[in-house]
Amino acid sequence: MSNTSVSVAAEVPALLESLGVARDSFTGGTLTVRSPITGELIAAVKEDTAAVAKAAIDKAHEAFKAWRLVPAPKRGELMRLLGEELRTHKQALGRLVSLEVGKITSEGLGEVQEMIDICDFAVGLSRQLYGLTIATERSEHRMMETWHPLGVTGIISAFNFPVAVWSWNAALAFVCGNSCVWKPSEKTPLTALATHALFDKALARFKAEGGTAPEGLSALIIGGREIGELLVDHPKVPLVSATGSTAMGRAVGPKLAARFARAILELGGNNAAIIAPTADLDLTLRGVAFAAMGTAGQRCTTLRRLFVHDSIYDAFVPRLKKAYESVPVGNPLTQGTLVGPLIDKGAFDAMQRALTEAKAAGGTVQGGERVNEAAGADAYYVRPALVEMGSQTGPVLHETFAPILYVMRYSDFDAVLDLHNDVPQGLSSSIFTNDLREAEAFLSARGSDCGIANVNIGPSGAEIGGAFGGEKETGGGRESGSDSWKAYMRRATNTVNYGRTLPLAQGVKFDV
Ligand code: UN1
Repeated sequence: MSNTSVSVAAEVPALLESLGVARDSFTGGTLTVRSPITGELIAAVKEDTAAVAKAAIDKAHEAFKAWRLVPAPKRGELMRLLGEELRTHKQALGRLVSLEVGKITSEGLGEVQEMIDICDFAVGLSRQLYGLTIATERSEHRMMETWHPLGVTGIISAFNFPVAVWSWNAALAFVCGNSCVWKPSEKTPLTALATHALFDKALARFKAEGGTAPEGLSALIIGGREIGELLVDHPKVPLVSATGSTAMGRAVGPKLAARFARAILELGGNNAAIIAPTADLDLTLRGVAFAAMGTAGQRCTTLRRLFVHDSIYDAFVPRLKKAYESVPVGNPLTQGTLVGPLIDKGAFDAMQRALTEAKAAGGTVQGGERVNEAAGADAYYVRPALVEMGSQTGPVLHETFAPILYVMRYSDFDAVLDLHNDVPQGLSSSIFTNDLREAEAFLSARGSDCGIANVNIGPSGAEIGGAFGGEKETGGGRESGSDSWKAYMRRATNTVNYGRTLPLAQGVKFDV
């Protein structure tokens, strides 16, 4: 074991305690947590029994009934205080994200910044839960819509954004008047415990300053798939927001549909970029490198397919290959590292399988091998893989959660638009071009079919202000900015008659 590995494990308990997590909750439990940085065990977290989880959901339902009566701007104050806790503890929580997930330092901090941003957004939103007033066809009538709290919001999050995804959902849900129950990934319970401890601090301050908040407003339930299923099946949970694989969505979606609950699904992506003849190649190189190799290829929005125009292929691809050869891979806590480890052996094995399939499909593979083995037997670092493919086939059609970029040539713009959309997933997309017509066509009805479409920016690294999510097998949900909040509320259309007669709509006569 290297010196680094000793310090990673040694650092975790103090860090958790500094964030307000009781030692008892992360020692002596059955859910073991390894740091992908060294592969060592860093905690053994207590899991919740089904009975405890169910009681938390029931309690959250009771909490909802009280919280929905608290005026929305007051609910916003709780999010303002959460934002303050996150600002105060940004370094520690960002560090913990790095230790538990293996993100490089700036990305661990960036994840916490994303949480702060959505808290700020939610504070503003708490005074802007607007409904329309609608012209009515009847005299002396008024028609309007009002937005009401919905109920318990279930949040199921993935390992790769272990805390930001909770905050995109929870910050909106709380200002909308809902309570929340969170089931984090089994791979990342520590950052969830820490985040929830910060929420508790914010709640305590909220109450100390005169705010009213019910017990059980927010719950964290830790365990495996069966704990998540309790949320999905519970009749008092009208909305579940789930982030993860398409396979998970296929299991969760129909169950929610069967009981007419709402689903916000953020599932697999297979994000592409088109590099057109007029692209600024320096900017493009940086955009592609971050989007494809950043977070070790473990973002839903990671760039996985690259279509390069024939006329620039030989100028651009060799430069990209060089960047792949030289990108610093290693301990994510070390300054200068850009690519940290994969989350675990499962991710490494899936990557190797995809590369074998790519070769079988005629692809030429550069990189992809395991590196930095000295970090630990259970730490999986890889050199990001660049795979030149003759066509979009085999593993190119699937999402492999690892740094593999499939590179293909194109010559015709309309044909590449078709290829771009010809995959089952539809999360994020980009075009690099200085041709206005191509850029606008890409964003138009005949262009990218994804929930996110960018120009001269890679597909990853979205800000919270926009609605985040995608189409097709990505699941169709939207969270975070714009009007995503509407999914967390129920809309009522109200018609008020302030006259003395009773005119009926559509001219219907019914005089008794
Ligand atoms: C995810 O990978 O689950 O756009 C979400 C991005 C981040 C969110 C990624 N803001 O890359």
